[in-house]
Amino acid sequence: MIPSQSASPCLKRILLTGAAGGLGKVLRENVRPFAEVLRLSDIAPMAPAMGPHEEVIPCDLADKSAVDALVQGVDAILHFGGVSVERPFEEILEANIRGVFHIYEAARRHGVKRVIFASSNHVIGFYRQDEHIDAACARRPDGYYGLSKSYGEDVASFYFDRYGIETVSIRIGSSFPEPQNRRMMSTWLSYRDLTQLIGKALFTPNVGHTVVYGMSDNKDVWWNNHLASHLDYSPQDSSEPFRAKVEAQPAPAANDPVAVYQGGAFVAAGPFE
Ligand code: NAI
Ligand code: 15L
Repeated sequence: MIPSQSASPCLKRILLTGAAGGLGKVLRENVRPFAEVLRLSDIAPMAPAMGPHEEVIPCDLADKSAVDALVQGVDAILHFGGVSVERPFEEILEANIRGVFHIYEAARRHGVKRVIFASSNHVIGFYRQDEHIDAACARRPDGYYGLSKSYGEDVASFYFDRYGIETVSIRIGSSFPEPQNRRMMSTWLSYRDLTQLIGKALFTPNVGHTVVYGMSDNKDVWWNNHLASHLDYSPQDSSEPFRAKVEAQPAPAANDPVAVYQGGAFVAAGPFE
């Protein structure tokens, strides 16, 4: 569901990186009420090209001067661009590690005061599924990808402490049209709930650097959002209606990483050489 224009506060210009990606395509529609103009960026081609109240600026996040130009003139950044799965370190380094640094440096130079960072559950992927954690737990990244998101959260924390740039880091669980397997019964985040969370993250005052787990109102969860209660995030969806469909799939072995670790199969990806 798209939030209505009248119900939402509105910024002048929001930058959405990763706009050609799976979530970017959805957010391009859903966050439209949050800004007069949505600046869309990706390294991949965008389809459809450009709509009303949109501007498209292709950019490689690894290119510092291009990112600097990209950020000029925006009021807030939804940073969803980058490599979104486990890959060799060099690929992660360019898009995610250099990329997030470039975004914050540009935010500092151009006076942008709010970033929403698409972090990931893979910063804590090596916790077991029988452990319950909150945002203050020690991170346990499950690969180079998880490490890059962990670095992104540290960059966000540093740029708040040093420059007052506020960030909400959303440790997204699994945001797809529906949960695809047993693990996602716990980690699923509907698009509607993701959109609500982004609205809260954009417009709640004084968030400092807040870390919030991006999950819907699922029955069996591993994550507790009490440290982000000031966001007043109140998920509307649940994975429960999909249970029968998901549990019709063959069950994994009890010692399969997908059944043991919060990060699922990511904990066993690689090495790549
Ligand atoms: P995606 O892979 O579909 O989209 C990522 C986009 O980033 C792609 O369009 C890609 O072209 C772009 N990109 C990659 N390298 C780039 C570069 N060097 N410069 C500019 N753009 C580049 O991923 P998805 O699912 O849409 O996720 C969006 C964000 O949310 C990612 O940062 C991902 O890590 C994060 N996330 C997503 C989750 C999910 O369940 N969909 C779960 C946790 C985190
Ligand atoms: C992620 O971080 C990925 O970007 C997404 O593609 C899913 O794999 C998700 O985590 C997940 O853990 O299900």
